[in-house]
Amino acid sequence: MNLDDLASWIAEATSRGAVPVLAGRNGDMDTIGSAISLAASNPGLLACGLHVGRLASRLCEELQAPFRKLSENPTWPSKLGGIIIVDAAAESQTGVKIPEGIPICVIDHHDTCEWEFGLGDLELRGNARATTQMIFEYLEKHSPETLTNEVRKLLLAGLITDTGRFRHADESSLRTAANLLQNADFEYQEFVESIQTETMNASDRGAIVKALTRCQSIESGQWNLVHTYAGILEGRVAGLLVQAGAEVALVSRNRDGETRLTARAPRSSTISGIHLGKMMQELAEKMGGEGGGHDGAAGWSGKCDRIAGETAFINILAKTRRTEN
Ligand SMILES: [Mn+2]
Repeated sequence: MNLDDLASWIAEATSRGAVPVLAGRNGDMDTIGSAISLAASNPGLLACGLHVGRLASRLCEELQAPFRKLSENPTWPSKLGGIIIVDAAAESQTGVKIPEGIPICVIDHHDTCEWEFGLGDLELRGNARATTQMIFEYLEKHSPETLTNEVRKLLLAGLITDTGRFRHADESSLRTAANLLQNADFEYQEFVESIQTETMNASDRGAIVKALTRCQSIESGQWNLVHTYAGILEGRVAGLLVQAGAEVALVSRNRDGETRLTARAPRSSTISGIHLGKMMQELAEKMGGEGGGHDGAAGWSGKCDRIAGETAFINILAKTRRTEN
């Protein structure tokens, strides 16, 4: 990952005009935290996106972090110098149509990538555990004055949530967390607690419980799969299924003719040959739609009914060989 390239790309783009920093449409803490923190380093950058998730929206309010919500057909500033996209592996993951002929810069840590790059574009792809980790490295080197307590909190929150509270961390992401705290003037434990007290309302609880009652555990080829469907909070449900011992967890949902699949797998499965991101990509090749992600966490969405989507995933899983370690 060449951070000098990013610095000069930003300098050139902002000299041409305004540069939106576009977050992924899931609005999770990693994408929103990355967009806001990077935008804070240069007055020509503006953090924006289609949707802000629950935790991100609460934190933005508490920290008074500037973020502009876009419509699906946004009116861009008349003089655009470029667009930076953070934490999204494809244009569809932003939910926004990117205007033609504008240089783009994609900063992402997913294993899959469906962006097409031309002259003047820049791709920064790292094997970081969170995009905020990559943004922190950039700020530390090129704009250390941006690293206020507020920015450190946004970056740390992205790292904490994308690593499942450091369960999926590695040496370098733990090091980033330590560096984030090194010159910070807040207490880690208190901050984590404030993130963790995510309030669940009665309808959230209802949706999770209902999804759990509909679970089915099947053998697909050499793998155990636990699958169900949910109306909301699919990621949370899939995480619970992994905790219950599923080798692969799949949660689907259908809304307005669009099916969304959310899959999770524990490390013991990814070590033995499961790569959910690649499986979701294969699903997109077969069924259309968009899919991708990480080895242990990935998703797909497309226009088909729920059963057809689930069946296609199960078929891909059935063909996935288990490797011995
Ligand atoms: Mn991420």
